[in-house]
Amino acid sequence: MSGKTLAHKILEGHLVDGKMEPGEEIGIKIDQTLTQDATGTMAYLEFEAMGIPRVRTDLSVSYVDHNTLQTDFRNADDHRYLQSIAARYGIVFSRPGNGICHQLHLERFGIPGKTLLGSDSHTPTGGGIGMIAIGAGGLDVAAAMAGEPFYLKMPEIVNVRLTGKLPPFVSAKDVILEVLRRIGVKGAVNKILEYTGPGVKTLSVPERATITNMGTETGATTSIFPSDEITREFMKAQGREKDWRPLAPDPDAEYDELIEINLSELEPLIALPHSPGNVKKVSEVEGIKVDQVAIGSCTNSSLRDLMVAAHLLDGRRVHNNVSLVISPGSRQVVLHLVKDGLFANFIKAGARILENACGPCIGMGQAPPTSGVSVRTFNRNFLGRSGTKSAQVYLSSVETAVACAVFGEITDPRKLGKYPGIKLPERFIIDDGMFIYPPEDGNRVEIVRGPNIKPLPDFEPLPEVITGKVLIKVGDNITTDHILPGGAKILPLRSNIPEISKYTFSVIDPEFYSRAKAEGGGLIVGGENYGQGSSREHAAIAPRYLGIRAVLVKSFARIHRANLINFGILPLLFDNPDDYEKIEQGDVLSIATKDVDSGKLVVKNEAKNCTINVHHDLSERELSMVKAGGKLTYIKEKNRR
Ligand code: MIC
Ligand code: SF4
Repeated sequence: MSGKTLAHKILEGHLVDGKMEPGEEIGIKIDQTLTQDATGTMAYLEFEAMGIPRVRTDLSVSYVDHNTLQTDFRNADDHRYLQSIAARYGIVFSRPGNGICHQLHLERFGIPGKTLLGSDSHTPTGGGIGMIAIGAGGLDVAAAMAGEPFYLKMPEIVNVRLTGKLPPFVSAKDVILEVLRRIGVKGAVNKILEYTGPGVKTLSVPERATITNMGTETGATTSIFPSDEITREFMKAQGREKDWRPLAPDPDAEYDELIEINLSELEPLIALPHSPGNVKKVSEVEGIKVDQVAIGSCTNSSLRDLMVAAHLLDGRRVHNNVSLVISPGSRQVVLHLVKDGLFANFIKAGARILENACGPCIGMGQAPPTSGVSVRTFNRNFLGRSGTKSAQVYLSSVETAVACAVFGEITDPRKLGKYPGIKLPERFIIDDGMFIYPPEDGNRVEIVRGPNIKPLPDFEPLPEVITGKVLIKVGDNITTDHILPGGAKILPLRSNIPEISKYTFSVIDPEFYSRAKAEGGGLIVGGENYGQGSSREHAAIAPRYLGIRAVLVKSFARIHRANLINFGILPLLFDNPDDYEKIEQGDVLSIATKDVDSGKLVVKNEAKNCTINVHHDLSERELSMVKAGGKLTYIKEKNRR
């Protein structure tokens, strides 16, 4: 018998339901959860609705890092709600200003071999220290906090075998961009990317975390590195050596697929607008004028990354036509930069320093100018995400970003001269003062709700016939940023479904909302990889609130598919993808659901007078949720029995 992969071993150790065969539904125990403020308010409203007195995980942390611009009362009110909920239900609260959830969780809480479920798609950052860390919708995270298993399709495990060593000016970001260049934004849907090979030991924990973080953009369920001596050093430096344990795949582990990357052969890479999968060599696009450079986000805001940026900016000035913004990942990162005098390099270079938060990554400020070119060390460059629809956003490493900031045009970072040698501290500065621990007994804590927090809408069971107009027909790789955009104006409405639903599809079709309202609901038709990107369940709740009961596409992204199910929307797939052509926006469709259990359904297109065969791939459990009208009703009914 062949050996086991690392992912298999950890999943097996947490298995509570199902068979571990690719494609089969499995249920796993979740040890830790994380939420952030933009998805957290909804997740905690859902948790409250479950009626559980205290979280049942080893550790649950509520971070505030997304909605940090306070242009009115809304975000500040939500933060207060989150703080009171945390105290009430036994959750650690990370105050605004403390840092970005994934960076902080890696620094202070992640444990090799444990499972982490987060209401944010970049939760796989934890894979950098050997966790099985998965992003999910808020309701799934709420259920995990209530002690329910997390259900997923057993993924295939891909061996990403690294050899060689990165040359100067090529860094971890280029590794994940190379993976994206090879397999694209849907290449790893329902797969886990497991990193192995002699190249692994050449990468520090923050570099590994950059890779597992942005693995999300391949559609992967998660990504994972082994836990080795380098992991131990990192955890020791964080004062958490006792949480470390060695973890590796068996030497004869059998993988479903192999991707080989020779680190020594990599060059600086860059993703072009508007997809992280649109990857080219930096040298191929050199010379494009740049208006903005942004360094930060959960992908590239570690101490390692900001030390590189500070050294490379030393004695240099930002180009006159470029605005350089820096958003550090955590207070720990900033404290080190200040202590070592490196923070001054940013100020001297003319950088604009933002708070320790997501910031421009989710359009919370710093929108580029009209048609502006922005080079960002982030993980997503979806249309409109920056806050400026006409902006051209590129994704690169910190090294490339600094070169662009200094030269004012896209520039190969190898033109910056000497590469700085970076050594991470043997002991990080540890100050957990911005984490608030919950009291032993939270029963008397009062939950503070601002006027922006609206109760969750109630959703009815699946009707016998789903009928209505196709309200929108979209193409391939539609992201949740298309379905429900972020940005400083819309994000503050995350706890108010009636209000946020007005922005559904607004970035590509500003009339969608009024059409949906006028029709009282309908259907959505899409192409491949529908719903890629973020975990925001609002991209399912808002359409559901507007009366959408079925989405018919060629294929779904993992988290969005789960979110549709959680809110009672039937995710349907064309039997023959060419039938996509047989439907136009505005056509009236009807689908009888009486045979829904068989998985096979027939769509009648009244306008074209034809029928189209479709199917779903829901497990029995998932189907029961859709029939009940959503997961919350399903859980409540189950608990009543
Ligand atoms: C993102 O990067 O798109 C976000 C904002 O972090 C989302 C979560 C959200 O929409 O609140 C994610 O990645 O899940
Ligand atoms: Fe925040 Fe951006 Fe990371 Fe999402 S991708 S968690 S918005 S920094």
